[in-house]
Amino acid sequence: MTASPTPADLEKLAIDIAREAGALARRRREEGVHIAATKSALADIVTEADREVEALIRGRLAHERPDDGFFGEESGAEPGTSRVTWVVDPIDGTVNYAYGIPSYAVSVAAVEGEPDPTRWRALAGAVYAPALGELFHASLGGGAWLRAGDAEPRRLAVAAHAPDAGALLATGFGYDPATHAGDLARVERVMPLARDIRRIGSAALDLSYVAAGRLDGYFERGLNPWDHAAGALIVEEAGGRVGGLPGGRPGTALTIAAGAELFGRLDEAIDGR
Ligand code: LIP
Repeated sequence: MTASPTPADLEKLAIDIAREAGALARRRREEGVHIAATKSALADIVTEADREVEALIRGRLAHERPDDGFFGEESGAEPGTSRVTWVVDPIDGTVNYAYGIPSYAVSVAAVEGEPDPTRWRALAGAVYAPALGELFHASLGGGAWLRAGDAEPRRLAVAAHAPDAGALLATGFGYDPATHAGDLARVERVMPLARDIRRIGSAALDLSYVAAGRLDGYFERGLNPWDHAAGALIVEEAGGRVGGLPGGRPGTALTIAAGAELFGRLDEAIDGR
């Protein structure tokens, strides 16, 4: 009976697979991207590369961790017999990817328990942006790190508090135009806290940038579990806080991430308190 994997073991595998998957995504981008279908709305596209990259990740995990569960954006969920489930977004920032904007990432997370973001415990995560040459990763209790090029891994820490000029915040807007009015109203409620807003187009990178202190905070409605599974752990291991509706976990209704001081103010502003 092999011993249960440690979070560090799972992190190492997540890094290795994210790198291989990211290299494939980048090759396919350079060869030319083909839209395969639309999903929840006309703007919600899936490319052939999304499907091919998720198949690569699924195949690697089936070989390395055959008893684990899988929960991927493009091929759905398959329960395992171990305590671990892999939550995967093969290309987060799909629209950026299709347009040739380099802000896209492979997001690979290992969670313990049900593949339900309100119940799982994240154990390890890796977010790899191949066109930008940056890999963000974390394991439970092991800290959050950035690997870039040949440099030594750099330990990440969230911004302790927003500057007097105001917080640099990121957000996003859903694929369904019917949700845009509500999203814009949320931005209006938050704007008094902000020096400026960024719309990067990849939740996994938004969350990784909060962990790195490149953003003071991030908030978005409409995320899927695979969008935030890895990035949320990276923020928490960088000393930040991640949540959703008041007192809740991150989820489709709302995801908020920031250092503790700003998190409370963001939570109140978004909720209109
Ligand atoms: C995307 C998220 C982004 C959000 C987009 C989309 P996808 O995920 O990462 O933050 O604003 O609407 O949901 O679809 O590229 O995997």
